Amino acid sequence: MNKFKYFFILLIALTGFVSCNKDDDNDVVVEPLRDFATQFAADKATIESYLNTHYIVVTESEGNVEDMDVVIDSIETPATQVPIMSYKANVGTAIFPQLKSKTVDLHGITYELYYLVLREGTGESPMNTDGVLTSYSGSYLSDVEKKDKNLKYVSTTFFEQVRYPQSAMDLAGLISGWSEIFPEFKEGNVEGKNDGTISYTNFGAGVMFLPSGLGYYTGSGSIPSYRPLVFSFKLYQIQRLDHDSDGVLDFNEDINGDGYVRDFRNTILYPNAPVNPDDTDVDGIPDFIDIDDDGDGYTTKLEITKPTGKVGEVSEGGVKFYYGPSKYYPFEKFDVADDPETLYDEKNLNSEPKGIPRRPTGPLADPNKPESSTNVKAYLPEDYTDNPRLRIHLDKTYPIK
Ligand SMILES: [Ca+2]
Ligand SMILES: [Ca+2]
Ligand SMILES: [Ca+2]
Ligand SMILES: [Ca+2]
Repeated sequence: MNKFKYFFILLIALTGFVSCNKDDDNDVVVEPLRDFATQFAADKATIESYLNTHYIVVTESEGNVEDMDVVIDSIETPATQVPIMSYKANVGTAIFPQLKSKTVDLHGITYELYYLVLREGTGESPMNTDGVLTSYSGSYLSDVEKKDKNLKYVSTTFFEQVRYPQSAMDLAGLISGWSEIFPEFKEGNVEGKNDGTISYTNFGAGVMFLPSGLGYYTGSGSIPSYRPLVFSFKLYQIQRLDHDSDGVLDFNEDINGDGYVRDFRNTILYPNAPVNPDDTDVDGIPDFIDIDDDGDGYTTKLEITKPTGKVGEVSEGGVKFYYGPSKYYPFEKFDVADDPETLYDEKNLNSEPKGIPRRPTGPLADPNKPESSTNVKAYLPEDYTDNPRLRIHLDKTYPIK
C-alpha cells in the first residue's frame, strides 16, 4: 500500500521537481499546478457523466469473500441497466444502494464527494484517523474526447486491488478521499471458521467517486495526474489509533464528537482554516497530536497516570479490584460489554472500574486550610464516572501548581 502518500509530501516533491528543471533544462515544460476549483469543476463533470452512463452489479453472498463484490460497466441496455446516478432517489428510504454525497472543505474550496452505499455496516465507524481493514479495488477515470462519429465518453482504467487484506491501514496516511468516506461506513462482524479462515459478515460496503483533489492530484505510480478515482471497498474492521501515544485514543480526542480530527496547520490543505474545535488549549495543535492537551505544562501521559496504589490488584473495603497497569484507561470505565481489544488483562476482563477522573470533588485533606498542591481534595467514585466530566488532562486548573 505504499502507493498512498501524504498529499502534501506529493506537493512538496512536485515543487522540488519544478524548481530543479527550471534551471537545468529549458526544454522541459512543466505544467504549473492546476487551480483546485477549476480542476474540481472538471472532475465533477467527469464523475457525473460516469454516474449517468454506468450501472453496477453487486454480488450478495453472505459470509463469502465474494460478498459485496461489484462490477461497474457502461450502459448498453437501458431497459435493464439503470444508471448509478438513479440511486440518489433511494436516499432517505430503506432501499439500497443509495447514492449519497457530502461536502468537504479543502484547498480553500468546497468539494462535493459522491459515494454509493451498498450496505452501511453494523458496528462502529472509524474516525478519519483510525485504521481500516479493507478489501478494495481502485480505478481512475479519463475523459475521452469526441472524435469523428464517436461521442465523448468516460473511460475507466483499473490500477489496484486488495482482496485479502492482512493488516489495517491508517487513514491519516492515505489520500484524503479515503479519510472522508470511510467514517461514513461501519465495520461488520468477524468470525474465525473451523478451517482457519476468517469470515466477515454485515460489514459496510460502498463505492467512492473522488475528485483528483482528494486523490493523487499530480499522479502517483501508474495513475496519471488530475484523474478522478473510483474505489469499491468493504470495511471489514476498524482499529482505534492513538497518534500522539499519550494513552488517549484519537476518537476520545475528538472534542466536538463529529468523528473527524484535523490538523489545520497545513496551509495547502487549509488556506482559510477555522478555529480548530478539537484543540483544547487553542495552541493550534489539535488534541490528537498534542502531547499536552490542556497546555498546563504537564503532559497528558503524566496527567492520566494513576497513583501507585491504584495499580494492579487492590483491595478496597473488602472488595478486590483490578485496575490495569498504570493509566486511567480506557477513557471510560468498562465492563464485559465493552470492546475487548482495549483490555490490558483478559483474566480481569470486567474489573477496571475507573475511567479518567475529573478534578477531585471530595473533602479536603485538611478542612481547615484552603485547597493547594499540598492540601488536595479526595476523589469520589463519581469523579471517575460522571459523564460528561472535565477530565484532569483537559483541566488546566489541575494539578494545582
Ligand atoms: Ca492520543
Ligand atoms: Ca472533531
Ligand atoms: Ca493543542
Ligand atoms: Ca496537560
